[in-house]
Amino acid sequence: MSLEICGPSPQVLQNDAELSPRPFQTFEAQGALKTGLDVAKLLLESVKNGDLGSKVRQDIWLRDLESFQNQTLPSIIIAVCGATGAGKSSLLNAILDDNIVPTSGMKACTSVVVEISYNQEPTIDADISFLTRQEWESELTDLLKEIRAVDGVNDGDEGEGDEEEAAAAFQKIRDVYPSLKRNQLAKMTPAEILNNHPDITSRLGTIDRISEPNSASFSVIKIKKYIENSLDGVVSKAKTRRQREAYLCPLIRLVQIRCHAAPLATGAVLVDLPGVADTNLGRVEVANRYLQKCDFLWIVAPITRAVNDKTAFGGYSRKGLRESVENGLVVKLFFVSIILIRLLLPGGLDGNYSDSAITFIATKTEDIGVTEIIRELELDEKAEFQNILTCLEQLSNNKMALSFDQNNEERALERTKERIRDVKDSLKNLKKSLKAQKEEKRQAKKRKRRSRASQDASAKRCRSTSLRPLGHSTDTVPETSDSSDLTELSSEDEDSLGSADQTKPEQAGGTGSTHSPRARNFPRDQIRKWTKDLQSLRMEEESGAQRLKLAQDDIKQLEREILEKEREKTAYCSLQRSDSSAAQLKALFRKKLRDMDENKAIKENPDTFDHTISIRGMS
Ligand SMILES: Nc1nc2c(ncn2[C@@H]2O[C@H](COP(=O)(O)OP(=O)(O)OP(=O)(O)O)[C@@H](O)[C@H]2O)c(=O)[nH]1
Ligand SMILES: [Mg+2]
Repeated sequence: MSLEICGPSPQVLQNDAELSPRPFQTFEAQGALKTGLDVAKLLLESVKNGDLGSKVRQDIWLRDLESFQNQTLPSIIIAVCGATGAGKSSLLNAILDDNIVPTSGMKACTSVVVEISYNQEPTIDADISFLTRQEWESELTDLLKEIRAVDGVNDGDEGEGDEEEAAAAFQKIRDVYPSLKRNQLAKMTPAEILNNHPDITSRLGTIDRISEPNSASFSVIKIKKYIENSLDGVVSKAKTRRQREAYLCPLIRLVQIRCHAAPLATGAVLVDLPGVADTNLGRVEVANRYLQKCDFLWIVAPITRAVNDKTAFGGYSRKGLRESVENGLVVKLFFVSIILIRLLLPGGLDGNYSDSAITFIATKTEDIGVTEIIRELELDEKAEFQNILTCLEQLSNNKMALSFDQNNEERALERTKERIRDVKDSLKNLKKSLKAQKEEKRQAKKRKRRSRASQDASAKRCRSTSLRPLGHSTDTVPETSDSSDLTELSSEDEDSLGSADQTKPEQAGGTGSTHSPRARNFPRDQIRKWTKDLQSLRMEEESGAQRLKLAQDDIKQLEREILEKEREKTAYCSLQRSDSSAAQLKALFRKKLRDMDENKAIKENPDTFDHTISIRGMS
């Protein structure tokens, strides 16, 4: 019998066929731990009941297996630091693929240390630890000092403090105690403030717990007030001071979030460090602790200013970071955005460094002024870039040619449509005039019938009164224009319509008075001709529209290709900027490390220090 670790639960294999090696199937740290614990439990039972040949051996096994039962999930702490607005929280949200921590494009946003670890449950949970009463009282003392340095304690007693710092201090106090006015603070002690606000004071030293089903309710509604400071002006306009809910952020020591995000299932713990220097010692201590104990440190800076970012070069040199660097680090630079480029310092580092690491993450790589980059990095001298530009030029020329064709097709189509309109108008007019003539003829016949009837009646009257026969026949009725069954066309009209091929249709179609057969047939022939013209014009219109559509499609396709090429151009510039920044950063990091090594070596052995020897083997 043997045991195989395979999947979350161990299996007892019965025969040799089952002993062939199988890959370990689960990579989730939680699952692996469970598997390990299950195996240990089985082993423990076997060792307890079995015979290992010696009592001592059995005891050692039992002790080891029992201590293994207390194993917890290993965690890898990744501290994320960088200037405010660098995009730390956005980066974490991107990694977690959810909006867990609040971000802001308007103000310093994350004001407390936020630790994010894995939650086996699907909910998003958080433990929010408040400062102790002592920590908050001590901070209040400092804040009041800042305010009093400007306002003075008594009227006319204004000090010489910094108004900006005093305003920031007041803002912080007002966030927690919205009802307090600045002039009240001159005379209040921290203890009085605390005693006057028991509802707030009672929360000090406690832990708030939150559990929400999703990030929408968690991030926006629940966690924001603990993590973010208020935005002066925006909040105060929204509500009056007394109505406003206290912003608890200044009172928070640490926020620990647990969420069900796959990247954290490996045991990674992400720590979002505030981007602004903190006045609260309790919080500074928390941040420093994370900096000291972190396994990895990610320094985040927008690529646009990465090489000048003080945070990246020791501006963030808090004790923890300095110590980590002095202990020796593999310096890794990561650039993420659309493309991730990993750059390891070349040569001579293996074995000299601990397995801690600094990772430099450049954000906002898509924020790029292409023209500037081309000029600064002289990209137009690079063959690769020239190829992109040539291709773009070619595509633009093709587009211009196609646009010219498209304009021609548009104009031709417009002309065809105009001709169709003309022919249709002429046909309509001709039909209208034929209808009018028919009506006229009908009226004439009617008149004729009426006049015949009246003549017959008067003849009858004559016959009955004088019995004298009439000398006139009914033939004497005035001639009407019924000789034509269609229309009367003047010879002029007939001539003009007879040559309708060369005449604009609307010039034809008038009425005339000729009664010749040709004139009588003319309207019908003309209608037939124009109808035929209309048909061929419509076909022309259709094929013109098709040609236009093809030209338009070709242009759209070209525009897509141009856009794609433009993107390629931008991506190329972005990559070149990343490469160039990375090279500069590497050089600067190397120099920084070297300086630190040398300072340390001088301090330790000032007499034997030789600056020609590189301590880390770096050139
Ligand atoms: N264009 C662009 N904007 C980004 C990127 N990353 C972050 N931002 C924006 O930058 C602003 C600041 O981002 P945050 O993630 O709040 O920055 P932060 O570093 O956490 O800032 P603090 O919490 O104040 O320390 C937000 O408006 C983000 O939407 C990026 O890669 N590209
Ligand atoms: Mg943030």
